[in-house]
Amino acid sequence: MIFPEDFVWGAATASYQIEGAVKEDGRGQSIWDTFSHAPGNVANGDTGDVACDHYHRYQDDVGLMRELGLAAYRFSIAWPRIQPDGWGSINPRGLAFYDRLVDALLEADISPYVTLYHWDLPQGLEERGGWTDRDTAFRFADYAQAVHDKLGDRVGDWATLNEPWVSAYLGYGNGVHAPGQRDPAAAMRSAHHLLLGHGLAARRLRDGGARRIMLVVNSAPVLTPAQVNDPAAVPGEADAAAVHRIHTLLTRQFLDPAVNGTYPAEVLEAAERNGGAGHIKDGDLELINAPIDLVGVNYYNPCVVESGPGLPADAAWPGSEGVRFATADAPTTAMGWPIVPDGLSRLLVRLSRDYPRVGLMVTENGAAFEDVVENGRVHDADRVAYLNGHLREVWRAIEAGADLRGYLVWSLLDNFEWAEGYRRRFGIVHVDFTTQTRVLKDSAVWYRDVIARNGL
Ligand code: LGS
Repeated sequence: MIFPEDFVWGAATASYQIEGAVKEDGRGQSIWDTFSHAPGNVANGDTGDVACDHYHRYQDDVGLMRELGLAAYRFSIAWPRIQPDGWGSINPRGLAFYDRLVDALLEADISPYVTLYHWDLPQGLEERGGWTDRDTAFRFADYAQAVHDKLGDRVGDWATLNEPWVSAYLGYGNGVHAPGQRDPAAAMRSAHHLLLGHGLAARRLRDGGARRIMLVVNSAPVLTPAQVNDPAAVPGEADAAAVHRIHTLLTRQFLDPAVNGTYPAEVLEAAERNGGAGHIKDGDLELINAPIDLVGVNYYNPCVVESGPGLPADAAWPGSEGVRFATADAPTTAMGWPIVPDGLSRLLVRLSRDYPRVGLMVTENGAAFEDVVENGRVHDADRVAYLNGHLREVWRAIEAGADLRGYLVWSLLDNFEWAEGYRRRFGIVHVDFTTQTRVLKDSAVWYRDVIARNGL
């Protein structure tokens, strides 16, 4: 299976998960500093204080990327390094880090893919309401422009937000992520303000001459338990309605406004039932609908649902009344997530059909397993199998006509896995968090060969 000639191979990370150096060079506090330091929020009380110490070791890490032959590296910028409180003057020492990183990547012939927001909101903005407050969208656009002004001469590929569904619904809905609020109305408001911030920032990036702009979403195929194992299974009416509702809340809620400038009726209804839709102002949809080039798709597993008559909405899913979240009959990763490789091709083909105006890129795919270091090596056959299985499906999706430009593995390094802390390892490079030693896992060596061959 050989991939298209210009297919982009790479890896992804995010600032809070790898950088450490949380008090260095004028960095302000983020909501994840606050959240991880409050007892009970993160497994083992882990925090991102040191993480992979990438802030100090970025040159070595770029060296690893070069060794693997990556063509692209997706990383995110920590907003509180650029504006410690989230607004006002720019901290040049914070920007300088990313400036050095970009230069090191270009030197190694690796294209930087910059994500502007991967969840580390400045705490100062949270204190003014965070994403529940409309003003945060405008502050985000200012920040995006400041970063583009500095890096835009060398960075062509820009993502505004990573997974706004997660920011809104895990951050403000079920409280599993920072800032840890539990309020469906706040979550729905946040989702809209995130979208508004995306649109405002996308316009500024475009005006500044950005080459490619994308929005990264945690989309997934929504399937009944029967459909997981049999793509041809036809659900009954009630199950089909549950599938449609969750697909709308997960994917259409974000891509319909961003790509087409419309909100699905079900989303507006859910807002009406959760605090009202008054936060959606006239003209917002036009702003959100700023032209973008690509949708970034982060895929890990399908979302499995069926009809659940009389069930209340899940805390992370306002509008999901009457839906039961079910389990798939499939093997699982160390996170307990089902491994369903063909979910990826089903998803990509559908998104390409539903949103023909934009190209697609897999901006994250990967898995956590219980890795063991033996004589300085990590034989992660399960991760190789996971990646191999999913890459076959990427290839199949391209064959089926999906407009897919590239694939980025999550993640380059083992890192701070949010509420799971360091116990869940997604890296293709193993990190010993006591010594900061990096070791290529078997999956990294395998991926290097895939890249060199441009195929499987
Ligand atoms: O590390 C994060 C990865 C790991 O798994 C990354 O920062 C995020 O962008 C992304 O959300 N990541 C991720 N997502 C998988 C979510 C799957 C939810 C499964 C629910 C159970 C069926």
